[in-house]
Amino acid sequence: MITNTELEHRGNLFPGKVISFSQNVDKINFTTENGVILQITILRGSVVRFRFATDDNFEKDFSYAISEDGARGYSKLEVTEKVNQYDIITSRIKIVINKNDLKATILDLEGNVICKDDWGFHWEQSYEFGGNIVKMSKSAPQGECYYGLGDKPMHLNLKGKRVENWATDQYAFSKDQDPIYKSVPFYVGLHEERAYGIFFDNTFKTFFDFCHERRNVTSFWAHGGEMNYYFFYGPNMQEVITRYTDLTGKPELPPLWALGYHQCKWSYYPEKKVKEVTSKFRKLKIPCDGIYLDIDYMDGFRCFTWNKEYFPDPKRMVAELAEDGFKTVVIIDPGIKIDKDYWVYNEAMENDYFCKRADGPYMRGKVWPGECFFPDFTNPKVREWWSGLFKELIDEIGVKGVWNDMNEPAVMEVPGKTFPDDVRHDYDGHPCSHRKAHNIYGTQMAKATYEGVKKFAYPKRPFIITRSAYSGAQRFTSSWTGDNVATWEHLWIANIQVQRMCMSGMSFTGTDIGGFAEHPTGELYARWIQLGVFHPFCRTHSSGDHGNQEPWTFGEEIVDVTRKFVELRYQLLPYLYTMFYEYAEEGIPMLKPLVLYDQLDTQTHYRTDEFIFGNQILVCPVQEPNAKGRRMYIPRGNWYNYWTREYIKGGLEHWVDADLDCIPMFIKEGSIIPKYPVQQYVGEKKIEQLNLEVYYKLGNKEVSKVFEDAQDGYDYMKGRFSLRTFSFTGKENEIIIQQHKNGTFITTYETFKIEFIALPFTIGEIEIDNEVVPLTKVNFDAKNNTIVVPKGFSELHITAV
Ligand code: MIG
Repeated sequence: MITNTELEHRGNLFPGKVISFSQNVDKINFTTENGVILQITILRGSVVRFRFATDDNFEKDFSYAISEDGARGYSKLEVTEKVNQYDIITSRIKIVINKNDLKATILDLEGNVICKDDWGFHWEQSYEFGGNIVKMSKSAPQGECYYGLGDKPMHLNLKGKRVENWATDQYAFSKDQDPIYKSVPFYVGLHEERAYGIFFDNTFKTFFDFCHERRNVTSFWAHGGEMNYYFFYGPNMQEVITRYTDLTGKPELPPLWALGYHQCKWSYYPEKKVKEVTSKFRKLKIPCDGIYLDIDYMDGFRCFTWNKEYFPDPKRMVAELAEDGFKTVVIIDPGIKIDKDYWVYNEAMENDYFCKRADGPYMRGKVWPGECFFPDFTNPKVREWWSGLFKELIDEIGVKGVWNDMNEPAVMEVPGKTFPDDVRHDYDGHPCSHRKAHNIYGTQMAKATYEGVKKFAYPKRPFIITRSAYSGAQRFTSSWTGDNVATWEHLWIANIQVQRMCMSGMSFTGTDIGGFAEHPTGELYARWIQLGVFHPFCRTHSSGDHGNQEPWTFGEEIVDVTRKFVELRYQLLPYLYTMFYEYAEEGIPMLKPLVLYDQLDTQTHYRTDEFIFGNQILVCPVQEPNAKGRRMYIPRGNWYNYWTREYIKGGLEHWVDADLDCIPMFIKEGSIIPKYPVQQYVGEKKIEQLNLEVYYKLGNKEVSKVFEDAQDGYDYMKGRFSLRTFSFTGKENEIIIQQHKNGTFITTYETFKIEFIALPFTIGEIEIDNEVVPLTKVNFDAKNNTIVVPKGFSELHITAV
């Protein structure tokens, strides 16, 4: 046994006895004999903040991550002093604070321990930088599992790992490499069917240890700042994540086109090449909405300029591309070229907007344009200026989206690949060094970009994509997982990263389909696009160093596979948009790893490959060459193989056939899956009919939703949306579909075409809202088992002959 005294000798300090206690509405303060204050804030019955000070002194309270729009308020709060402890009871949990050592134990109201301090809060003073290295350790009961933490390219379940958060430009990162681009200090713990979450809101370099150092301990610590964390109780894992997402913020809806397919490369230029690529998509009839211009569109890599030799008339080009259904997205990096003839540089110099070193010189670093200075995006004035720079690109030229790269921030040819620690930042009026601002820099750049694009795109919606991000970035931007590699292992990583991001509040994420570095075989590209169409963000990108990566460069067979799956994505747009709506409205992760789907089934706790797309579609990519299918776990419940319509019972591993033109994909029984016709781009066709695929289920009701609106703009915020809720009830000889509609948006179509799948009887009679309707009147097609009905029904009742 290690005693506290021994640990003190190693430099760790611990809180002493509690000497005073006070409560001010939702805040409860405990002070110890050695100057530690623990402030507990009750945000909601199941969301509690723990904040520790040493030397009797809190820092000024400030966070970039916490959203102003999050839900607050609780129905119950009781604090009682006992002989050795204080009990804090909310409507959902009980927190016990030990008077002797300030350790906390959190229990559910049945008395089950959910999360318990091991050493609890402890710290080490930092002689070099001042302040403390703040630490927290918790007991890890046997069998506990851990998930979350953003983009870590490792097994979904983090048990046994130690990870670090320090945004890093990690070209061609490998499996288990850590850290990479993002910092999301949030994890979910799952033990004995109950889940909880911890968000350590500290932008310094942070570490999390999940039973790596000690078998039965988890811990997290930071190289500065405060021990400041939020605890979320479930017990349902999805509720832990939705509460975290509510606290750190939810996104607005993206324009629907942003959920289409995007094509990118480093770089498409000149204009002729861009047009060649876009025309080829139309010619081959592979749907595509987004086309990207990487750094070579600029004049000498100067942000907000154009290379006029490659792009003599960007406004005309962007308009012509738009004519053909393509939205142009351009890259913008943080480094501003040191150049006295460059207006962006001059404006920033005149206004003192660039980051400086501790003793006053500018932060100088080499990136694509050569020697650069870097705007301090943690200064609100700088963000305001930056957002104004988008006027020409968005308002005049008509660019529809902006891609923020290199914002870790990345610097070339220097140790650490980023700014030195001493660089100063404003941190919104809380001046600090880069040690504190590093992890948030990229998010603040994306925020400034978002504000600019939104201002000039209004009343249309902005589209932003970022490489680096901290918790809360989801309010402003989508993201991609950076410079991956065209290998089978990276396909495995890609699948995990997007699931992990979804569990970390950042669902709107995708990977460079096919791999950024190196060149995929046609087979790998096909397997990757099959996965990519199920990612919330779907873009092919490559470095262009090793050959081209447009679908047609792999030959006809791969073009056909690509078309088939991109078409499927476009058909599923109403389903995908509804997923996004549930994410934006409620914080529900768009993809659900199996453990999130069914945490009560221990089989799911270590699964990585299978996931649920939305709520009702099970997908599992093929991740090996020459495969004709794969083994996979089908979660509990009953499913239909999407391709063969075979009925399959879950809770077991199965072999599933999947030739190169197929990905294992299953629909949950009872689901009603909405589909649009294939379009070459969003808005190409007026939607004349909504297709509904109804997958029969015997027994309990299954609910499905369809969200639609104007596909862009902000009218949906004023209630101009259409949210249909369908419930399916199936019996042996009859089925009932009920529809309930919310919102005032009038959809363009008048009818649904309903296809009944696996109906166990022959349709004899149809009643719409209690009136019998002749089968001919609903265009009953017995062969395909389809009918066409007016969209406004409340109840559809179908009985057997
Ligand atoms: O140092 O802009 O991750 O997507 O194509 C490389 C060129 C800079 C890194 C990005 C990648 C992009 C590339 N960029």
